[in-house]
Amino acid sequence: LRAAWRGDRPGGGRAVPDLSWLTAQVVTSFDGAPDPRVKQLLTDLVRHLHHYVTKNDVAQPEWQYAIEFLTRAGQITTDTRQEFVLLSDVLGVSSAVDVLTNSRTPGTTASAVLGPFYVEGPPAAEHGTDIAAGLPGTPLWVDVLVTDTGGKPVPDTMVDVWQSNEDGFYDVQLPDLNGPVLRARFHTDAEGRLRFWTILPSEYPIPDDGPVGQMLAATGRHPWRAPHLHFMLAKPGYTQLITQLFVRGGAYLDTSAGLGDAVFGVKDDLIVDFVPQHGPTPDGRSIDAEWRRLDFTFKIAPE
Ligand code: MBD
Ligand code: FE
Repeated sequence: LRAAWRGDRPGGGRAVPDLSWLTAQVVTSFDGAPDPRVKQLLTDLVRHLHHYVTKNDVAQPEWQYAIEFLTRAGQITTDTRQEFVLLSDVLGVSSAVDVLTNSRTPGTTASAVLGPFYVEGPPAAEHGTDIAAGLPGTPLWVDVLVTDTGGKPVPDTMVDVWQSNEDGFYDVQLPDLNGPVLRARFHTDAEGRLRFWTILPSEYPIPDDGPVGQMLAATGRHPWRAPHLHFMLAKPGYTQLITQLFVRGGAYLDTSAGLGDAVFGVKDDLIVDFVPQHGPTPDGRSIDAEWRRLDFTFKIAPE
């Protein structure tokens, strides 16, 4: 597209037509919207879009390309490929909405984006289970405490966990697996705790063989995510917490040296130690090689 269009571009700085009459007409068209929030969001969206095309003097072939791009993105609709959520992620919009939402519950653990790989209703698991079910990887013991913002343990909190395998693939991306793995639903015990085995997560590229991947390539961006574990915590009467824990020392965490995590999902408070261990394990499982342990306290707030 750029090659085709470049020759026709004006030298820049041309006076574009005033389009405020058009913007006003569209904005007015929403006057009858019964829901004030719908009216507000659509009105402001139109204002921003009109400003965008005007400011950038967008030409018809460019806009047609944009529409075709979105159309392609919308056609990929399997469980494992949700290009719209990926698009929102790589543009930082998911992270922005996430920060806005989490800022409403001060004192709680920082949240992080949901991503495309959560599956509703993961298999229920007992404490101490290995959710990796024997898949290769560095064994990881996870010991979680859930408290309220005052530090009081919250028993019977539903905790969903999901992560990719050692090669960076989620179960839903692997056609040969039968049934879910590396995802589970736990409930905290009377002390607000839960413990389980899994494997150390690795860095991995977000799916980049679709339109979003083309956009990353066109802008010289990499598709890599920093190693992370996903958590979703829910307890009636408390605000839901969706977050991720990142492996300190892992790849793509650092934003100071260029682009870090491809979806801008990392927050300092969520980078934690996955401490290397040797020898006896907490539940007596015998492991000859190095294993790791992660201890973390999640704080959730009453609604
Ligand atoms: C992922 O695994 C993920 O967690 C996010 C946020 C986006 C793409 C892939
Ligand atoms: Fe993920």
